[in-house]
Amino acid sequence: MSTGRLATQRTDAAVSDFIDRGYHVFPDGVDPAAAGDLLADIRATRSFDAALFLTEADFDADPQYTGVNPRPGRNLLDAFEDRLGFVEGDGGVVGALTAMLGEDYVLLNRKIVCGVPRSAMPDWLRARIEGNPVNNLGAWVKPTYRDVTYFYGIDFHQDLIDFKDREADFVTLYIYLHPVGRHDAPLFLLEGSHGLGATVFPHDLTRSDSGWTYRDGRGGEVDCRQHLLTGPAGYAAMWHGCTLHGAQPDAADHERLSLRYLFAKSASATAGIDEVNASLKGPVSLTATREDLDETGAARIRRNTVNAA
Ligand SMILES: O=C(O)CCC(=O)C(=O)O
Repeated sequence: MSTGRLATQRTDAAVSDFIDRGYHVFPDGVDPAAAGDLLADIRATRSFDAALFLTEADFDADPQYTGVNPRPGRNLLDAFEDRLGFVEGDGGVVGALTAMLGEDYVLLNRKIVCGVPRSAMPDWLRARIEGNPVNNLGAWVKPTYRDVTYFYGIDFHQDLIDFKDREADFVTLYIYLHPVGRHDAPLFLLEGSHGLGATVFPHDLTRSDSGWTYRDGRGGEVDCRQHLLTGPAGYAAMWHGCTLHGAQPDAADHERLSLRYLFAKSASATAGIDEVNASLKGPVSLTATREDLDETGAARIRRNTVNAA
C-alpha cells in the first residue's frame, strides 16, 4: 500500500470516528522526544506548586473571575512557537485536520493546560472550590502565572461552552507531554454524546452500568460509554465541540501538563466537519451555553458529575 493511500485512510478514519464516536485518537501520536523537551522547558518556567496561588486575603481584596486565562500577549505556549512543529506540522495531525476542516483550517487558540495536583492546592482554596463543576483556577493564580490554564477538575462539558452563538465548526486537539495514567487527571470522553448536538451546561447525566445516560432536555437520550484518554508522552486525540468530556481533580502528587489547541474551518471550506454536523440530531449552536455562573463569573451551582465517574 502506498503511503499516500495509508494517509488518506487515516484521515477518513478521523471523519468517520467523529461521526460514530465524537472523537479520534491518533494511532501514532506525535513525537514523544519533542514533547519531553518542551515539557522540560515549560517546567523550568515555574514551580507547579502552592507558590502559583494568591493568598486568600489577596484574592478576597479584589476577586477577579474573568480575564484570567491565557490570551494574546500572555500565553506561555506562544513563547515556544518555534518548537511546535512536532504538533502543528505532524503529518498525521495535518492530514486529519485537513480532512475535518479543509485545507485552509485556522488556529483559533492554543495554550498549555495544567492539571494541578491535590498536593499543590492550598487548603483554604480546596475548601472553597471542592465540588464546583468548573474548577478553572485562574481566578486564584497570581497574575504573572495566568499564561497557562490551571484546572482542579472540570465536570463534563462541551467545548462549545465558550462559544455562544457560534456553530461547532471547530475541533479540540489535545496532546499529552508525558505519560498520563488513571491517577494523572486523564480526560474522560463520553462516546457518542456529540450526537445530540449542543446542550446547556451543566448537563443531564446519570451513571449507568455501561457508562452514562445523557438527556438533552428536548426528549433525546443516549447511552454513552466512558472513554479515558490515557497514554504515553506524545499521545494525541481530538474531539468535536459537542462531545462531552471532563477530568477529575489530579490525584497524583505531580502536575499534568498538556497542550490544548482549537482549530476551525475557514469560511470558504466544505469539509468533514459539515458531514459530522449534518449527522447530529440536535442544534450545532446555542444562544446561551451555560447556567452555572452568577453575574460576576463565580460558581452559583455546586455539583459535579465527573467526580463520580
Ligand atoms: O485538561 C483538563 O484537565 C481539562 C481540559 C478541558 O476539559 C478543556 O480544556 O476543555
